[in-house]
Order: sequence, then structure tokens, then C-alpha cells
Amino acid sequence: MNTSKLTFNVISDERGRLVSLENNKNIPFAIERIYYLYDSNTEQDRGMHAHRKLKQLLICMSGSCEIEIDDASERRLYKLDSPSEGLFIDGVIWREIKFLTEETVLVVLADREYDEEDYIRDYEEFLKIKKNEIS
Ligand code: T46
Repeated sequence: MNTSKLTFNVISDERGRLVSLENNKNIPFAIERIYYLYDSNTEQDRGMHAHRKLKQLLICMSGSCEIEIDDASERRLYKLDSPSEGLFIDGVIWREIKFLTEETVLVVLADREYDEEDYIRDYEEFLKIKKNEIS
């Protein structure tokens, strides 16, 4: 499965902590877009789609969330609750995001501009595409 948790180097001193992310160095792509989700509704999941080409790194800056990842053969649950780690998602992967607290802020770094054509929002279509990938 093309997803992995990345742990960032944290520079700490008496003033606090600092994390630096650099294109194609400690993150595996060049950032083209940043967006973030906040004022989170813990009763309503987000995501419920896959991307055709997009590479993303999801970082939970505060609070916590669970990301369920599905590649059509396996489902995995990741918990994000620290700004010192991120979930890298590459390839056609279905994701469902559950916010565990209302204060949760989820930042997403992405390698492409927003393009609705890149979304697969229908689960049956996602399964068909994955089946064709394998055969
Ligand atoms: C993802 C998860 C983690 C834009 O106009 N520009 C953008 O860059 C984005 C990301 C969204 N939008 C519009 C498209 C929809 O009309 O904002 C609306 C809400 O987007 P969506 O329903 O896709 O939101 P989520 O939270 O389900 O998914 C978003 C990202 O779309 C997706 O890439 O992986 O966050």
C-alpha cells in the first residue's frame, strides 16, 4: 500500500519546538498547494474519495484524527495526533477522515493544484479502477 507515516526531525530548545519541511528532501514531493481543515465536526466524516494522481502529506497540527485508508485489498487505520509526524498518501487510495476533537487542525501538503477531475468520489468506480490496475 502506498501510504506511510513519516516522522519529522524536531528541533527543540527552551523556546519550544520547530519542524522544517523541504521539497523532495524530508517530504517525497514538491509542494504545489497547501490547505487545512479546522472547526472540525466530530459527528461528520470527511474524505470518502480517492485521487487519481495527487500525492499528499497530512499533518495534524493540533487535536487528533483518524484516517482510514483503503487500497481495495486492505484497510488500515492511522491515528494522527502530533505535528511531528505526517501521513503520506500516494496513488489511488480511498480515504475517510474522522476528527476526534473539534479543535483538530489538519494541514494537507499536496503536489498538484486543485482539480475536481482528479477525484474519484464514487466507491464502486474506485473499485473498478483498482481492479483494472491489477489486471
Ligand atoms: C483530501 C482531504 C484530506 C477547493 O476548492 N480547493 C481545494 O484545494 C480543496 C481541497 C477543496 N476545494 C473545494 C471542493 C469542495 O467543493 O472545497 C469543497 C470541500 O472539499 P472536499 O469535499 O473534497 O473536502 P474533504 O475534506 O472531503 O477532502 C479534502 C480534500 O479535497 C482531499 O484532497 O484528501 O481533504
